[in-house]
Amino acid sequence: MTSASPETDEHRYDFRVIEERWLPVWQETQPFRSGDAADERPTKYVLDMFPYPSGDLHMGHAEAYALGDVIARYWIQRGYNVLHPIGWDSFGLPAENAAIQRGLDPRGWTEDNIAQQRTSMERYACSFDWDRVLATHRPDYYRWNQWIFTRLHERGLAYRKHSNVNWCPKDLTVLANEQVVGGLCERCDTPVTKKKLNQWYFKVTDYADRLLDDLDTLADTWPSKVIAMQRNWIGRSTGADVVFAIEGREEPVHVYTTRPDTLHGATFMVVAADSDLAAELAEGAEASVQDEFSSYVEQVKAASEIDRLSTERPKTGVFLQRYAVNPVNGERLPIWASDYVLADYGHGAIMAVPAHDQRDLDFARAMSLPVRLVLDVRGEDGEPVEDPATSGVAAAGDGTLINSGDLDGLSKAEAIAAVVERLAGDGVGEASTNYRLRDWLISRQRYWGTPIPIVHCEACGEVPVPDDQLPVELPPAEGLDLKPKGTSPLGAATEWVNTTCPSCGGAATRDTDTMDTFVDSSWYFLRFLSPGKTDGPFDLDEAKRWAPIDQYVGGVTHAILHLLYARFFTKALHDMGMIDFEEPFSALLNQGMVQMDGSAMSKSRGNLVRLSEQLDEFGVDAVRLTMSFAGPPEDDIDWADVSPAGSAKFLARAWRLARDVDSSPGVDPATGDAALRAVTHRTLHDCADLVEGFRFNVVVARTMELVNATRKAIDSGAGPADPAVREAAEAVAVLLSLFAPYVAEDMWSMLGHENVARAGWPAVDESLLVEETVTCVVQVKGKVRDRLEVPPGIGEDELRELALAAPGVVRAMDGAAVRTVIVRAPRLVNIVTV
Ligand code: ANZ
Ligand code: ZN
Repeated sequence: MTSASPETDEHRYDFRVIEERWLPVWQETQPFRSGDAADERPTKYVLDMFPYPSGDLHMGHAEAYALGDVIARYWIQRGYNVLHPIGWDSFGLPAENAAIQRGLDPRGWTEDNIAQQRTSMERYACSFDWDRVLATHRPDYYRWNQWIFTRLHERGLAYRKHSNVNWCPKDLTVLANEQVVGGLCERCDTPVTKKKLNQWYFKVTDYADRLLDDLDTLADTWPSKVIAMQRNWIGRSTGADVVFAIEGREEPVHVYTTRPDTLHGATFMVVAADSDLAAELAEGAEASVQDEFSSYVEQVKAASEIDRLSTERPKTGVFLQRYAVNPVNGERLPIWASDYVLADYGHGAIMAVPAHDQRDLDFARAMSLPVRLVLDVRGEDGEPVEDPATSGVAAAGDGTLINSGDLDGLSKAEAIAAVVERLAGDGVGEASTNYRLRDWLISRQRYWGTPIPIVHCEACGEVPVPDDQLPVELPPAEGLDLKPKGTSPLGAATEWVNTTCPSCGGAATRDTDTMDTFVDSSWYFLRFLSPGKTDGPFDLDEAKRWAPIDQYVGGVTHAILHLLYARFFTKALHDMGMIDFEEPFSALLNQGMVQMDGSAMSKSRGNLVRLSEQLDEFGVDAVRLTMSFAGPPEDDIDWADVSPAGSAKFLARAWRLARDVDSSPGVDPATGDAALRAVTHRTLHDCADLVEGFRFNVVVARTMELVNATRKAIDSGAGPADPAVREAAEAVAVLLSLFAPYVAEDMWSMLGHENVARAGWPAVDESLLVEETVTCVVQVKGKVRDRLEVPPGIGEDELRELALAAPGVVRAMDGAAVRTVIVRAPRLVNIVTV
């Protein structure tokens, strides 16, 4: 195989020679600088999620940037003014922990990694605009985090609250709900506990409805899975607030229920054991109960939210010896404290309806509390379901009201409406909406982040740092102990902490917390528009010109948090009148992961594939092409199943076409070989749609077919001097410029041109597209189920794919799995199911 040959022979393909030839040229010419305001081409903003600089680039980056580049480079070829920037998400724990372990300053360590990643990105031929790089740990960036923080603060959207927060006892830092996965710290897998702290929040909940409703506008351009995850996270539910009087207490207790129709079935009340309400109610109980209650609360605080809500967990609780009064029938309901009710959802208290709610039923059975059925719920057989009190299964379904006074006979929906109306009329309830979404806890007790721009003054309270005193720069790490210890390391920077109050000039202290790094990534896409701007976070006119982002590319790991927060920031900035759109990312592509031997790559598993080694062995182009060719971009790639060597071989084959062309640039192709021209134009035509549909692997396959057709024409057809051969070779170079920029540039140069990235997509001659078709019969288990009109030269893979997607076939298969598909292109496909 010639691809890895180190000897340089100008008639041979040698990726090393080609890389060395073109990289310096690109570094000099910067072909991906975006056009300024005078540029009349339509704009496209293509954005890859920016990386953490935690080391050199890895295979995951290589995949993401290969795919993002296909899109950016494609739109340039289509004549767009493309903005494709990159920067670094360079604050945060990975950098800080690495710095602690190595005893280095996180700044130097971070900058070194950025330099290394940048070198690798340049070698990888990413089509980035290098004039726009940013790094979030630099004061000229985080200054604007602080500026935005003060604007949010001014609007009541940034506030401080004393509350129970998730606490990682290993990292010794608070975690947002989002960073607690299955009760464990997302970073170190330590079980998360609760701690009462004074913390900063962003009021995302003010935007809950808009964050939810605006997802509808993204339905066609975002993966439906991501939309579902966002919806779920926001978790809007509708129901009613119901007011229960409490015996011996002046203030009533409100509960939130999604099932006001079951009010007559309430047999007890449960309050969150760790709530202030529970503590207060317990005060009225006997001493023994008070003791029992306080030891129970200790135990509850150690458990995670996930565990607490789990239906599998045995129910525990303490009877508080107090009673509530049901507003619809005056019944006395015993009040219990338990951990399955959460303090910060709804009102932290519930009316328990054990007959119709599984968790309430489990609790009632554990504590021998009454169970009363108030809906006649039927099973599939039309018979009433078994009594929940004996079956242990709550009657959660729909039904007709019973045991509910004059509501009897109403449907569930009718009863919900009737009860809400009645409660409202009596002033003891109203319709209500609740969200799973919580406000975003943004403060961290760590060094490596944006200092919160607040000064605490005894006289004036919380005073935001004025714009002209921003940025509040992080003090040097030298002399500070960065190891986590539960309070911010910044507290020890006495000189930094002690300051004067911007408002009264008296002695005051700086807030010592830093911001969650998700703040940094919530608006970086706007900073790219004017990265050097010193009098604002971004230029408003540039935002009009470029934003929102036309295509965002990144991992599905960011499907919830990052996207939600960026959407929140966008809406908040919109409401401040800074931008005229409300959704930052018009379209989203989630690439899959690169795995090895069936599992995620990791050093400890011993299945780590090093990007630099792959690049050294196969070349940049072969690695990039392999990433695109491996399958649909959303799917995971198993590096054990792909062949960069095969890619390299193909690239050599393509490269030799340009070497062999024997005609002059600009020759009129009209007189050339008609059959080859038809293939060229058909390929260019189809590949445009395929790229726009993210079917990059098919584009590569079609390019391979075009290479084969051209080779055939050279060797045993029209010959190397035929103008159609030149036309085809030029088309191959342009197509390859999306996937394999070095080979493409070299081909383009051999063909007598310069700068393939801006060659322009060759015009497609529609008259060459008329193609005869043949009818292909598609059978499922031997029965004809559909007929397809296909080109006579259709490839087996493509025909198989078309056949499997044919409506008649889909119907006949009815979800059955495929055993084998026999393809006899172009006339017959036979599908055998299991
Ligand atoms: C009575 C009832 C009867 C309920 C029934 C459900 C079924 P979503 O949909 O998640 O909003 N609930 C309310 N506040 C709670 C809290 N702080 N902790 C735990 N559970 C709480 O769920 C709302 C339902 O969850 C409410 O409706 C309440 O139980 C419970 F057949 O009230 B329901
Ligand atoms: Zn003051």
